[in-house]
Amino acid sequence: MSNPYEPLNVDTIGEKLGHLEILKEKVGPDATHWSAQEVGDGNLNLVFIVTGPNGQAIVKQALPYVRLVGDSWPLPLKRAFFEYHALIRQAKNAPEDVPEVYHFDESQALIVMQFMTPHVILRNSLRDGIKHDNLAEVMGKFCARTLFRGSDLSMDTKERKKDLALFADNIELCDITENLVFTDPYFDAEMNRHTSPQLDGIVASLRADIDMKVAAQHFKAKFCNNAETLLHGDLHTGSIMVTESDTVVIDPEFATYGPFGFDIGMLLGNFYMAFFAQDGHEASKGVRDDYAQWILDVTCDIWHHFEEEFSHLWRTERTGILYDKRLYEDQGQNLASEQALTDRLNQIWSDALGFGGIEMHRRILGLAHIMELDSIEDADLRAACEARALQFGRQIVISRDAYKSPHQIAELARAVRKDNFL
Ligand code: SR1
Ligand code: MG
Repeated sequence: MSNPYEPLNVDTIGEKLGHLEILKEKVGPDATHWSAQEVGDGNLNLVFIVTGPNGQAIVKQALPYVRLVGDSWPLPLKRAFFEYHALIRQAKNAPEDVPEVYHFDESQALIVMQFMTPHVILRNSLRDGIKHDNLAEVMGKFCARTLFRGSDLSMDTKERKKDLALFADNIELCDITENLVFTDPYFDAEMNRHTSPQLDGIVASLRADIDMKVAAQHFKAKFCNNAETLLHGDLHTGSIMVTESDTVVIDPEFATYGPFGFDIGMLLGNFYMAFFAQDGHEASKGVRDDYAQWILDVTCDIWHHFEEEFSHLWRTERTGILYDKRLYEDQGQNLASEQALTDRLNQIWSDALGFGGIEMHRRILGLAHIMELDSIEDADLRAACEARALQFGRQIVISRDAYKSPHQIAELARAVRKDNFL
C-alpha cells in the first residue's frame, strides 16, 4: 500500500526519500548529509534542489492547489502523472532535450529528475539581454520531433488511441488553458489584471473587438477539438532552461493531445513579447536594438529549423495512420507527398500565429503574466511595451493568412515597436 500524500519540505526530504537508490547514487548514500532548497518559482508546484556529496537532483512535487492563487483553487495531484508520461515520451522523441527522469511516485505526486546546472530559465536571459547560440535550432527541432513523432503521422492506430485516452484525463489542466488563454482575456474575468489605468482604453477596445473575439473562439475550438499530436501544452520561455551552449525543455504537466500549431505558436508568442519588453529594460541595462533584433532572428530560425526537421521526418519517418506512403511515394508520386507536406506546414504556420497572438493577449490581460514585462517598474513604460504587444498580437491573429513567413512577422514587429498606442 502506498503512503497517503504529504507535501515535502526542506526538512523532510531526507527522511522521506533517503531510501531511494537513485538518489543515494546521484546525491549521496547517507541522507543525513543532504541539504534541500525549495526553488519553485512557477505557478503550481514545489521544486526542491537536493544537494549531497555525490551531486544534485531535482524533486518536483505537485501541490493539491494552484500555488499562485492558494488553496482556494484546488488542483488535482494527478498532473504529476501527466508530466511524468509526457517527459518519458519527450525523452524518446527528442532525446537530449529534456531532463532525465530518475523516479516517479504517483501517490506523492512527485518526480525526481536531473538537476540542470548551470542552466537558468530563459526568461532571465531575455530580460538581461543574454544570447544563446543553439537555442533556435534546439527549439525548432524539439517542436518538430515531439509534434511529428507524437502524431498520427508517426504512430499506429493502437498506440495512438491508447495514448489519446491516457492524456484525455488531464482535464483540469486543459480547463485552465481553455479559460485562462482563450476566454478570460476577452472579458472582465475575476482573476484578470493589467497595467491600469494606462491600458484601460486599449483593453476595452480589444474586448469589444468582434473579429478578435470570433478568432479567439475559433482557436479555442481548435485547441479543444483537434487532437492532432501530443503537445507540451505550456511551451513558453519559462519552460526552457539554457546555458551558453545547451537548451532543455521542462514542465510538460499541461500535456494533452491538441493541434500542431499550439506549442510552436505559444513559443513564438513568448519571444515576440520578450522583443516588445526590450524597450522597458533600456534605462537600466543599456540600448537593446541589437538584442531585440537577435530575438527576432531566433523566431525566424526556430521556424526554419522546425520546417526543415518536420520535412525531414515527413520524408523519412512517415509510418503512421495519415498520408500513407502507399498513396504517394509507392505510386511514384513524390510530388503529391511534397504538396501535402507544404499544405500541412502552411496550416501549422497560420495556426501558430493565431495561438501566438492569443498567448500574447493572455499574458498581458489575464492572471498569469510574464516576468520580462512585469519587471519593468515604470508603469507608463511597461504599458507602452504591453500596448505594442497587444496590437501586434491582434494583427498576427486576424491577418494570419497574409503573413507567409517569420521574416514578414519580424518586419511587422519592428514597425510596431516604433509606434505608440497610448
Ligand atoms: C493557474 S496556472 C497559470 C498558468 O501557469 C502555467 O504555467 C500555465 O501557463 C497556466 O496557464
Ligand atoms: Mg509550467
